[in-house]
Amino acid sequence: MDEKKQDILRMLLKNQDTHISGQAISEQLGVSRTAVWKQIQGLIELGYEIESVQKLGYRLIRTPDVLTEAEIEDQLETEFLGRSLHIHESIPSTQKLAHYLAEDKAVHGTVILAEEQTGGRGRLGRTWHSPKGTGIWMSLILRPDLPIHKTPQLTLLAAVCVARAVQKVTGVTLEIKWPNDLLYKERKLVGILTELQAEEGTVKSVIIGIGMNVNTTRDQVPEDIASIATSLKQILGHSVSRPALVAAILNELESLYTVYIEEGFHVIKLLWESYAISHGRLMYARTVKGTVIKGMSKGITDDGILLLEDEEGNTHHIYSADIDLSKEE
Ligand code: BT5
Repeated sequence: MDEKKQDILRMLLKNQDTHISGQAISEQLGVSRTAVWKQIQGLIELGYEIESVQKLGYRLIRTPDVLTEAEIEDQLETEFLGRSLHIHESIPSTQKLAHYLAEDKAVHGTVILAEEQTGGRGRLGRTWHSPKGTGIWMSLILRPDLPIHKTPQLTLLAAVCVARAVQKVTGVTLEIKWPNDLLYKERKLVGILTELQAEEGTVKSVIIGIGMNVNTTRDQVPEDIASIATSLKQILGHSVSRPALVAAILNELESLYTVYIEEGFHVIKLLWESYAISHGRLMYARTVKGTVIKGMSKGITDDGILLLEDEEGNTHHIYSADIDLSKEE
C-alpha cells in the first residue's frame, strides 16, 4: 500500500471512535481535500469499510485482513521490535531476505513479513507452505550479545511468545513440541526456524522465522500437509486478524526477550514448561545423523536441551532432532 494511503489509514485508526473531517486530514497531511477523497476511495476499493457522514467526516468501520504497517504499528507496544518493518506481497522467503538485510546492517528488531512466500523453508531444507494472504510468514532480526551455544534458547523463547500471543488474541491454548513446533490437538499450527550469522565465534545476528497458519483452509495446502496441519480458522470456525496477531507476537517477544537478556533463561524455562507437551510422554527423537531414540520426555535442562529417558532408564540429552509423538500410552 502506498505511503499516502498508509498515512490516512493511520489517522483513521487513531480516531476509530469518532469521525475525522476531510479538512482535518488534508491539513495534517498537507494535501487537498480532493486528494484525501481519492485516497479514501482507494482504501474502500482495497476492502476497507469507511463511513462518510456529511459535515462530520470519515470513520473507519472495518479493515480487511491485509498486513499493513499502519495497522500493525497501531497495535505495537514495542520500543525496538518491528519499528523497522518490511512488508512484501510475494517473495521467495522472509528468512532469506532477512539474512541478506542482516548482512547489510539491518537494525536489531527489524521485521520482515510477506503475504506470500514462494520458497518458504523449514529446517534442513524442508519446504514451508505459505499460501497468499492466509498466514503469518515473518522473520525477525535480533543482534543479541550471546554465546553461540545459547542461541537455541531463542527458539524456545519465541515458541512461548507465540503461544501467549495466540492465547491473548483468540483464547486458543497451544502446546509446544520441542524444539520448534506449536500444536493444537497434535496438529501443527506454527513452525519456528532459528538461524545464525556468526563470525569468529561471535554472534552477529539471530534470525527467527515464524510461520503460522491463520486463515488457511484445508484446500490451500497439499493434502499431505493438510492432514498434519491446522489453522486458527480451522480451529475456531472464523477468521482471525493477522495484523492483531503480528502485533501481539512482537509485543510478547520484546518483553520476554528483555527479561531473558537481563535475567537469563530460567523464567522462560518455567513458561515454556507450562505450554510443553506433558512430561512423561513417550516420543521418538530422530537426530540429524539418523539415530532414533525412543524415550519418555523428562522436560528440558536449564539450557533448553531436551531430556529423554529410555526403557533402560538412561537419560539422553537431545540437542537437535525431529520429535515424533508416540501413539502408545
Ligand atoms: C519448521 O521447520 O517448522 C520451520 C518453519 C518456519 C517457517 C517460517 S515462515 C517465515 C520464515 N521464512 C521461511 O522461509 N521460513 C520461516 P520443520 O520443523 O523442518 O518443519 C517443516 C515441515 O512442516 C515440512 O516438512 C512439512 O511437513 C510441514 N509443513 C510445511 N508447511 C506447513 C504449514 N504451512 N503448516 C504446517 N506444517 C507445514
